[in-house]
Amino acid sequence: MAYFPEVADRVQYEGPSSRNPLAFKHYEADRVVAGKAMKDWFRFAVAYWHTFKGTGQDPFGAPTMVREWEAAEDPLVRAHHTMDAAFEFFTKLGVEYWCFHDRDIAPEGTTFAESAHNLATIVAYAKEKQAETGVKLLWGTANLFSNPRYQAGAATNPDPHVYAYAAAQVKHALDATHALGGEGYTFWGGREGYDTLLNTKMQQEREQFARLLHQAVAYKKEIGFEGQFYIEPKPKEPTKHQYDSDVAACLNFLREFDLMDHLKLNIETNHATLAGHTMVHELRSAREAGALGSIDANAGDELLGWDTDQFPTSIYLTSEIMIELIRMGGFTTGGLNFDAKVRRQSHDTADLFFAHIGGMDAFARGLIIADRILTDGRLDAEVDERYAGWQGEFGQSVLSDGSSLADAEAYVLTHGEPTRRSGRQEKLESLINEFL
Ligand code: XUL
Ligand code: CO
Repeated sequence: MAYFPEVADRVQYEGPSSRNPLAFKHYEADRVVAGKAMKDWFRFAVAYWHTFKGTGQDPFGAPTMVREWEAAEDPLVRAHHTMDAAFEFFTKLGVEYWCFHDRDIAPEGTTFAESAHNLATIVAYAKEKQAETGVKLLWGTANLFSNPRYQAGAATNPDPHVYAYAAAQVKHALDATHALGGEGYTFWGGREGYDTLLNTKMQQEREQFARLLHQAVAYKKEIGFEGQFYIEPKPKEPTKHQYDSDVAACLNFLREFDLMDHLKLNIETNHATLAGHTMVHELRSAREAGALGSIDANAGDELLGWDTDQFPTSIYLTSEIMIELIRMGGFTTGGLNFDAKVRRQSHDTADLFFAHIGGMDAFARGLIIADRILTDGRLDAEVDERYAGWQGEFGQSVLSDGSSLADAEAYVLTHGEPTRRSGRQEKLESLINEFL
């Protein structure tokens, strides 16, 4: 049966003049931009949790999204139907990747063994679906935050019994990701943080989290899983303070616990803004540390202080993101995962297409614009000019660690007062607008 009758076969590229909301206006999978096909720049993925398990429920009201794939009584039958719907959607949309949490794809049983069995059953089914369609797994992960047992955290729980449960769940989620040929595995610290320091041993909890990651690195080697591990920063929600609060905190954590060689970062736009940063700041911080792995593409709402997980539609934002990605040379194992959900009122299945098509078109425009900005060269030239002094003899000797405070004094005594120069911010902002 077809769960998505609004698209008969596959969403087509119809060009910028098309008025068809179910067609791409800018995303052409095979079009080469900046030396690479669009699809290879983006490596788009659909997030299973929002798109197939999202219900529109909020603290004030019941679910608004009543999905046919959720109609069956038996949870395992429902899980199979949901997988059918998911692969129908991936294929019709024309994305190459998907992402999941263990509990999105398979129902939790009454015992750990039953949950593990459910997961293995559904993974076998997903493997068939992947083989049929050619759709691949960008990354898998474990849901270590929904079940009440994790109310005080998973790896960072004050009770080692809960740690054990979380670690065991990660083991099976890694098996699932490996079985599906996943190119990565994400650790987002769902409730790894605190609500009050009054009851919290902060450093011990951070050590516990690092232990889990080291155990996962060891298990990865044991099973021969070669995918990339990612850690996903987020400052708050669900806890008041999450330990992986932003890129800088994650890098510090990875360095402190000797994990830099094993994890890169999966950076999400709405998490960046919740942390009080721009997405570009977070991408730049990770990229310059050689740790930018993957992106959860979404957007927040400037007026709301929580994780609204909206689909990205701002061309300014996607252009900025693509400038960073082009500078990095593109993803290796990572991709752009739409960790985004349609609004509560957008309860039709067609809305899932409108949302993803809009996001993919926004990134296609962002790529084209970013390429033009970088090819034009004026932006880089301005920045190089701003730092040009550092190419001189004195600047080079400071950068190469070959000079002292006394050398600096001698330089000032010879050269006197520095000449101030404009930062040209408004000029550069207008320059970017030339390309939008
Ligand atoms: C939560 C979030 C998660 C992670 C995966 O804010 O972003 O969906 O991406 O657990
Ligand atoms: Co995310």
